[in-house]
Amino acid sequence: MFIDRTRIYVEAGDGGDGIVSFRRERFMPKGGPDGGNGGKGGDIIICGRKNVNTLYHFKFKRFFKAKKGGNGGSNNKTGANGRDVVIDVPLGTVVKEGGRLLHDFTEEECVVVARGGRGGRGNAAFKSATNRAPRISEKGEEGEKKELSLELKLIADVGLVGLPNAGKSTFLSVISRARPNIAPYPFTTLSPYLGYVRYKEDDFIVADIPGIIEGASKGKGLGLEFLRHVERTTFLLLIIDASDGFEEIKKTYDILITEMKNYSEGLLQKRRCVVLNKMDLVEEKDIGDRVKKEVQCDVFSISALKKWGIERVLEWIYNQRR
Ligand SMILES: Nc1nc2c(ncn2[C@@H]2O[C@H](COP(=O)(O)OP(=O)(O)OP(=O)(O)O)[C@@H](O)[C@H]2O)c(=O)[nH]1
Ligand SMILES: [Mg+2]
Repeated sequence: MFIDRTRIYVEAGDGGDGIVSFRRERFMPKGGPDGGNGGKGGDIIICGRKNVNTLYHFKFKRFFKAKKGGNGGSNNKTGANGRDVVIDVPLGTVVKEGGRLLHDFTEEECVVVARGGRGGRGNAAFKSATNRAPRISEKGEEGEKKELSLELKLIADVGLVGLPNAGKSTFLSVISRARPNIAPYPFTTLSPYLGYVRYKEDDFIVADIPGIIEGASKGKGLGLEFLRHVERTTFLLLIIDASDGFEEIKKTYDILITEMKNYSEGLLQKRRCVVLNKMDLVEEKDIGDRVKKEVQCDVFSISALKKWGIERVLEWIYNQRR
């Protein structure tokens, strides 16, 4: 199973306690205070790693707790720091706390997500001119505790965007060895599917995502679930079912653009082209020329089912990448 979103619970270590202690030496009945400070609690650290590919391992481990700092000792000894806990995540993971972005792991780096508590001060630290034998010490500070959501955004080069049933999965199965489910009804694809495509001396990853519908950006249908997967792609192919004629194509195009725009302007900044699919069902073979006048991008006419016109789309991707 493909897990691309999960929650984890993290608890950084509490700080160690400071202690009350007095020096005891022979011939020095009234030794000064020598209670040491507690050590710092362990941090929870998340590291982005190239060699980790999924969030699957969190299925079995969701709770992470770092060690408490050691308590202070007599003779001004500071307690040992609690050991940090390091959690590895794949690149492309976004970490949030209650909807607030903590970090977006796009490269290999480590970030502290929950801080261990400071160690409490021992009584030696409270010694002053007026109080030479303080009997107070502090408890260690509590470590931070958090519930975090981890979200993996797929990193693909090309995203397929279209209404349900447009033939996105069919197209992916034709250009790659991916075998996504294909069926004559909407919402066949429920989670994203990646295909690896080799073309000439180039290769790239194409992401097939669930169909989007009008209102999707406001949470309708599968809601925002899908669009976040194409946020990171470089190019978008708008796959449109051409079999219902020119007016429907235009309407569909507007819906796709509106939903993308509502989701984020960034999606509209991506280079894109329109792929008119199911051309085997269309009489007007040069309908693409009319569509071209309406949209501000290249238009290709294909039949994924009959494998017509596929090469020209791959050529477009190939050229965009030069
Ligand atoms: N006639 C014809 N049918 C096609 C073509 N491409 C896809 N289909 C059919 O259209 C239906 C939907 O295809 P899918 O590839 O599952 O469509 P999808 O866009 O992935 O759909 P969702 O996953 O539901 O969003 C299937 O019955 C396909 O066989 C085509 O070029 N011509
Ligand atoms: Mg599909």
